[in-house]
Order: sequence, then C-alpha cells, then structure tokens
Amino acid sequence: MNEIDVPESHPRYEQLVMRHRIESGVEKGLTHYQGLIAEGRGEAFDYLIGEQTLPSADGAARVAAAHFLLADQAVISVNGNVAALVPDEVIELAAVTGADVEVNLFNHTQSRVRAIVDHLRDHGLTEVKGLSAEARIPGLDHDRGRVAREGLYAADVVLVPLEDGDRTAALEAMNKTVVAVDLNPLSRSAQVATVPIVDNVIRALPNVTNHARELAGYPHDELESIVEGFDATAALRAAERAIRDGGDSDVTIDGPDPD
Ligand code: PTJ
Repeated sequence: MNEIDVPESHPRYEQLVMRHRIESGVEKGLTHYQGLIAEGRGEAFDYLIGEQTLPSADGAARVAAAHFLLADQAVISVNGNVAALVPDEVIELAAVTGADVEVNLFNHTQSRVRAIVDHLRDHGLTEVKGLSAEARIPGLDHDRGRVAREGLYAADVVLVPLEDGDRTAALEAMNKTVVAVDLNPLSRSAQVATVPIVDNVIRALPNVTNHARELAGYPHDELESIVEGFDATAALRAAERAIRDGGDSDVTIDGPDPD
C-alpha cells in the first residue's frame, strides 16, 4: 500500500511522499516545525536541479564513501528531517560502512531526541548515540553545541545532512572531515564542508551506500587517491551551473571550469 493516497503515476509522487513523511514526522514529535520550512527550501532547489542526481553529486557521494571506508570513526548525524525522511537509508549506510549513528538536533529537546532514538530503534537500529550529549562543539553556544563525547565529538569523519552552516563550520574547525548533504550549493553548509553533496538526502544516502559497497575491497592507497582528487569548489560550481542551465548540463567535477 502507498504511504499516501496518491497514485504512483502522479508526476510529483516522490515530492508528495516526502511532504507526507515530514508532516507525519511533525505529528509524531520527531521533526521540528522549522523542518517544514527546510523541506520547502529543499524542494525548490531539487526542482531547479531537475530532481535528479547530478554527475558532480554522484562524484561527491563516491568521495564521501571513500572517506567513510578510511575513517577511524565515522558518525552519521540524524536530525528531525532526516529521521522522518530516510530512517532505513541511514541504517543501511551505517551497516555497510560500520559508521555510528547519533541523534543531534539544532533545536535540541530531550523529548525529541528520545522520540527519534525510539523511531530509529523501531526501524531496526540497535545502537544509537545522542541520548547523553555531554560534550560540546567548541564555539557554539547553547544546546545546539551539544554532542556525544564518544560520538560526534570523537569522530574523524561526520555526515551531516540538512545541517546548519554554523555547526558545519564548527565541526570543520575541529579538523573533522565533514560530508554535508544539502540541495542548496550556496548554503554555508555546502560551502564550508570538506565534501558537499548537492543532492536530495533521499537519493544521496543510498548512493553513498552503493559506492561504499563498490569501494569496499579497494586498497587503502586507492581510496586515498579518490579522496585527494576531489575538488569541492569545482563540485559546487558544477551544481550552480546545472541550476542556471536547467539541471541537465552538469559536467564532471574533474573537467575544466568554463567560467
Ligand atoms: O531537527 P533539528 O532541530 O536538528 O532541525 C533540522 C532543520 C533542518 C530544521 C535545521 O537544521 C534547519 O533549520 O536547517 P536549515 O538552516 O533550514 O537548512 C536546511 C538545508 O537543507 C537547506 O539548505 C535546504 O535547502 C536543505 N534541504 C532541505 N531538504 C533537503 C535539503 N537538502 C537535501 N535533501 C533534502 N531533502
């Protein structure tokens, strides 16, 4: 049965499913009201890139997978939107790469952390961090700086989908490799991340997982060279060009920049 009362043949079926998941996330106490605004912004950018994974985003997803496989400790950060939209995809990525999962909220309340932890457990995740967030990201005041000491605080590679730019910058300042998933290539998060993936989280997470499966047998030095060959600025420019030119003119991130 469908999640929503709309036929799958509807041209905007996927967007309607996402809206429904966010609405239902708010109703269940997983997603913050501001998550509705974030969803609308994301939808607008997704429309502009043609609701597809651009070649540059696919390249960035492959680089992200290489980082995950090279990591001492990778952590996937889950907020209210991510919990509502892609719980199974988070769990799958964690299973394939051995990453930890931490619930980490911009608008922190203990009851919402608890609701999201329970939601992820209902989807089959056994180990979830975030219920005790006793460490702080330096430079971030108030509750938005709270993280788990053995989780996001200690991690060398972090995946932050739909993240606030301030927190992305603060995690970068802690010398972590930050992989951001953000549909807006101009957002501060995308601009400061080590690896910005300009794609919808519903496509980006399974894509990183597929790349991780493919790269799993690669020797260490080949993974290193995938990581070192990445140019974040070129990837962002490719996404911006795709938006300007109608979503279908993205070039490979290794190619020359015509600007
Ligand atoms: O659950 P909380 O309290 O941690 O709050 C989560 C939100 C997302 C509400 C909070 O972090 C927030 O307000 O985020 P922003 O500043 O609105 O940024 C969200 C970014 O994600 C924007 O640049 C959107 O374009 C982008 N975005 C929205 N939906 C998607 C997306 N990117 C990828 N996939 C999406 N589905």
